[in-house]
Amino acid sequence: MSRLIVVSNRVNPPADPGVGTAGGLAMALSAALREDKGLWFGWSGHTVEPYTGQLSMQVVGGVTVALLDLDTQDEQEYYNGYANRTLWPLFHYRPDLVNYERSFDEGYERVNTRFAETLLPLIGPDDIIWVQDYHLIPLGRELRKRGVKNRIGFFLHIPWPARRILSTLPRHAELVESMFSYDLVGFQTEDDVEAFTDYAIHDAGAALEKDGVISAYGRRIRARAFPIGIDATDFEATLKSERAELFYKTMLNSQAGRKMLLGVDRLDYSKGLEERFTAYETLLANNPGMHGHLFLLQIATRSRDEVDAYQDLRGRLDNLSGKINGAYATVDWVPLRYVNRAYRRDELAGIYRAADIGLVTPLRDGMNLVAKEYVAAQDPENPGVLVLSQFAGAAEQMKEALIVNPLSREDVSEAVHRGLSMPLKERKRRWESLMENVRRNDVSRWRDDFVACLKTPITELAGVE
Ligand code: GDG
Repeated sequence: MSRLIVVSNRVNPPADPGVGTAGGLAMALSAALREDKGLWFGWSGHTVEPYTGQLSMQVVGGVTVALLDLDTQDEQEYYNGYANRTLWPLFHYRPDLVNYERSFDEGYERVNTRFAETLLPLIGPDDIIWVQDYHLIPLGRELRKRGVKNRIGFFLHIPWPARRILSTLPRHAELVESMFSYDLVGFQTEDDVEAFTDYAIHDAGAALEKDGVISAYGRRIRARAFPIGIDATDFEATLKSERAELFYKTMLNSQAGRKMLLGVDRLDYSKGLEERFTAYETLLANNPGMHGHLFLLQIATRSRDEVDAYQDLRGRLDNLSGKINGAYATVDWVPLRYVNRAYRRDELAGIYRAADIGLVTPLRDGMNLVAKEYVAAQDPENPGVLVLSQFAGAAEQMKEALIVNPLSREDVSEAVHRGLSMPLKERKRRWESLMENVRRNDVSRWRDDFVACLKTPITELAGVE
């Protein structure tokens, strides 16, 4: 029997999808695997000394998982090192934050080898393998080296950078060559596919055929965009839960008639939080008449605390939020509610619904699921307005949002102003079109499209010889 094997860095299906605090990737994958009798393989998130290579098999929230413990050197060099200090900043266009260390590189290769060695015995002849994200780019190559002939796909959740940026990475050619061990490489947007293809053509002498078929390094693969979505049905059900309803009402009470702008993000420099706070400060400075009549609620869950750039960002945001509140707060009004704790999914759903403006302004983002969740949470009779960065992958699909340049404080501030005064009729028209897109391009479609494409050999594609 053919099974789907999903491989990702962390394996953390929420035990109960309603109350989990899992990130976008975890929610998307568990939703996909629950329906399928698949297997999810990856790092347990724990370390052991010494490394044993032993797997622990479990069933979590209806999903069969195979967990591997790594050692502390792996965690430092592979996860906190190459993945989060090298690839993440580079792929998000922050070469200034990139840390190149040979040991990170070695750790990355070692962990990908460990993944390949421990996964190998679990692979049946008809299984198809789907590798997730930037932590595991070389895994396909390591599996091929060990004789795996199965169809293997790769999906990148973050942006693929322009070739001039990518080429600042030592051994960038090797990284790209690993992409050609897969049968299918999937990206969030057409823009990412174009950036990948551009590198392949100019730096690897690749030839481009029809239907995204591309050949280089002696292999023919397919590169295509598969924009990820949310589990819209599950989200709508969560929204109807008692807890979501409670949080919606609690927010309305605490708003006391004021308009609420809302940001929900992992505390990450790619999310444009500093620029968002500054844009909000500009809005307040330019519109004294608004004082006391609105506030920004920013939920920013702490993330990757071990990495210096994240600690530095936290410090700067603490200062900036203090400065804004210091300058504008009155005895009965706090303009910026800056919250670092995480909320349950159902609580978050209620909070989204109460927001008049959803502020999603990353400087770079593969997709951004918060934009889609915000839309899915709105009251169809009185929907809020989504203000969305042109640099989020979601902007390629969500054209009825107010699209902004997150680097321009005036641009963002004006869009918020426009959203707050937008007539109901226009809000409804925009929301209906956005919601239709969120429903149509949901996570099941993302999974089905990718898996169907992975199963189709290149020779069976119309127009490809
Ligand atoms: C990567 C890519 C791509 C946030 N705070 C809480 C909470 N969240 C949830 C949100 C949302 C998820 O985390 C964040 O997803 P994003 O898509 O916005 O961003 P990343 O975590 O950076 O995800 C991204 C994604 O992968 C999928 O491909 O879209 O571009 O960077 O679901 O709701 N959830 C709960 N409490 C919180 O406080 N429960």
